[in-house]
Amino acid sequence: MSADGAPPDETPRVLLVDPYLAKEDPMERKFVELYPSLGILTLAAYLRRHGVEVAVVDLTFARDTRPVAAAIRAFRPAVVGVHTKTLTMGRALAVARLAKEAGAFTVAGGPDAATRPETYLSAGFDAVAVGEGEATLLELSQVVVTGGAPRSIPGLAVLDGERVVRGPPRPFLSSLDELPLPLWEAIDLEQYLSTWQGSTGERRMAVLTSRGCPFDCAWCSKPTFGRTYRQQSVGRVLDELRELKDRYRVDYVRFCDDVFGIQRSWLEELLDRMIEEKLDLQFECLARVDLLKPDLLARMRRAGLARVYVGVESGSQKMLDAMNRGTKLAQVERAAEALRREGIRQYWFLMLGYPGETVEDISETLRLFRKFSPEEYSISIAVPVPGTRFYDAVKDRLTGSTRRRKSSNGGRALLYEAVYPESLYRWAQARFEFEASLSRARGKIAPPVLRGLEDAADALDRRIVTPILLGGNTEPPAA
Ligand code: B12
Ligand code: SF4
Repeated sequence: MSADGAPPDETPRVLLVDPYLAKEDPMERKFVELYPSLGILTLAAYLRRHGVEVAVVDLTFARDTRPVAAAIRAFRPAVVGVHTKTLTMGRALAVARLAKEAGAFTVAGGPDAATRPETYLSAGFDAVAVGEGEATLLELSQVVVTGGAPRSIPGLAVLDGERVVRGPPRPFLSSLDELPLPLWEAIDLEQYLSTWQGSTGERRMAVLTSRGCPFDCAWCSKPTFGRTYRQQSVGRVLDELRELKDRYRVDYVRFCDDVFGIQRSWLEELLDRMIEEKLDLQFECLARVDLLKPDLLARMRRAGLARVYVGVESGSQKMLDAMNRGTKLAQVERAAEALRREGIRQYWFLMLGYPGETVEDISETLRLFRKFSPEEYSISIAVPVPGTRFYDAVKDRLTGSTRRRKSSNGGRALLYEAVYPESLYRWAQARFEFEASLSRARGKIAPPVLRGLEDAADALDRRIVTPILLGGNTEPPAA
């Protein structure tokens, strides 16, 4: 019996919270595109399908955490689950405090808590879900309402005194088609869509068609799905696209897969069906250059491909090999040329400061960038993320204040003792920015003048700035 004499309500009530607050993200205005957390929306849909009462508080557009307190009062959840990213840890803990004051059981999940459960547990969470969350959260919520002990639930970590006790690993769902459509109605999706409409004219939404990635880049952290890979069926993806289009008038989709369309036959079938069914959606995705085969691109464009994020990373084959990218420069060139021919926007990811990189490797990257002038790009300084081979290789040389490490510094700070000082990488980033401005000016400036400016920038770099930044020592560093 409960305190008021009523029989205990055994239907679990779970409140899920995304503590990301866009207005407090220093990178938001510049880099971040706003989409709701697909993790939260899928967890909510899965729980509801299994008889759990669910509510979601998405703080993305909020001013502070007050909506969480209001939801806790109104919904009286037995469990409060919080999605975590490194950037939002402080607010995740604030949510946990509010929930515990109201007597709820608190559980954290998502990439940050999964990487360091002990930090979240010792800071106040009752449990941390590591890995795929759906089945773990369902089991936890059932155990909590029946008064059981959450100690040995697969995929869950809890504290026993000061000791972290982990349940056995949670097996992955055998098929992603088991997952219901995300529970879009649990949040104010229209706020995202109209924000996008205001800035681009399109009603954009994120969609995920797979989980995991089978590749093995040495700096990539894959805290949730590891090096596994599961793909939804084409039919399931089309259901989601149709629903978004019909219910929410979405006309532009961002496929958020780590790498979109890894299986060629699957991708071809999806593209053909999108074309046949006249879905009339534009889309963007993240791809690897080895998968962006020129003969596929025309079909991708016809199906609506407008922009591709391409993991180019470096213009030096030596560095691509050091990163274990598994890609060749010839593939980068072939993909970049084909994208340009098809009129598909390319957004390049480039990285500086990976161990072993010399100023000559940086120049090779700049030459590649100059040759193809991608419409958009980001050039970050390599961030050693715990759990990666890159991190293990430099963990004795970590630098940088805790504050810089915790913030989403946008790849602008050097966080380990690399071969060159941070100023060299900052200068290199500025050179790429200058190069991008020159490329935007193409067509407005006469070609000889443009070439003159490029040569002047190269000379300034080679003869003056780099030698000064390196204290006169421009010898390649020892590997
Ligand atoms: C798509 C994506 C984006 C999109 C959409 C973001 C969004 N709103 O979700 C965009 C481009 C906008 C974006 C932005 C950012 N992103 Co991002 N993003 C991704 C990406 C590629 C996929 C996320 C996704 O949808 N996964 C699929 C879902 C199903 O998985 P999931 O969210 O992990 O959830 C599952 C489990 O983790 C768990 N779970 C999650 N939450 C909870 C909560 C509870 C209670 C429980 C029990 C379980 C649980 O269960 C879920 C279902 O199985 C990931 C990389 C990756 N593969 O995960 C990076 C990633 C999540 N992003 C990252 C970062 C850093 C950011 C930014 C902070 C970047 C910045 N500011 O510079 C911003 C933050 C913006 C935001 N709104 O939070 C990092 C987070 C690292 C970290 N430790 O914090 C990741 C892991 C990439 C990386 N390896 O660095 N991102
Ligand atoms: S960087 Fe991309 S391709 Fe490489 S392992 Fe990570 S997700 Fe896969």
